[in-house]
Amino acid sequence: MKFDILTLFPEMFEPVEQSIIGKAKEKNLIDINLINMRDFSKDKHKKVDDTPYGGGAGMVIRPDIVYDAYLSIKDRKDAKVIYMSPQGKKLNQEEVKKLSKENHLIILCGHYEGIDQRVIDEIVDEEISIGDYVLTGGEIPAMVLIDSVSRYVEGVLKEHSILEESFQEGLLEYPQYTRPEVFNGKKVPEVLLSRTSWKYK
Ligand code: 21W
Repeated sequence: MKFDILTLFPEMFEPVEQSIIGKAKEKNLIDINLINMRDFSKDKHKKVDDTPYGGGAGMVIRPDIVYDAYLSIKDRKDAKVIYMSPQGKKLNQEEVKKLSKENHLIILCGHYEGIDQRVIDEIVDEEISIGDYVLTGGEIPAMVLIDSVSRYVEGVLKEHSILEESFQEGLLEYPQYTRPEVFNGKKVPEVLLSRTSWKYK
């Protein structure tokens, strides 16, 4: 799975180097390419935004900057373009599964007050929100999307983790315990002590 991320804050994606997703990158199971839209400013001050037509607070990212950054992505014609937006369709596990069947996702992250609507209309296939609360930008939502989608990429998880999840459907989750047998006076439930793993026996 290839992810191209259009962002003004590529440094925010450093946490993605960690843990399971970091391993998946090392194993080339997923490929994450960060595109700093600021590199596409023609301005000597590297300006990418401007005041909104019609007035209002804040700044809007220029459509030409976003479009030039998008045009720099190779094989973009076969990719699905997702705009992380608070107005988007709320992400759920079904949508995550669907997206994991794509080979190439281009993820556009907004900041400030947003991105000029004309380039959204021009390049975006789907708008996705991660929930009904206000963040400062689309970068954390993009990482949520990458993390959730990557779990379904062949080889990223140990096979039994995915099998167990589909078996449980997220509904039959149960409390889990490991050593020590007694912690702060609390003992592990007796039924779990007789075998190392009860689930598969
Ligand atoms: C927050 C962008 C508020 C825009 C018209 C006039 C991406 C996000 C984001 C942000 C506004 C997601 C406006 C859940 C989120 C994101 C930054 C409002 C201002 N419109 N999922 N002024 N929550 N957030 N627009 O915040 O980019 S996915």
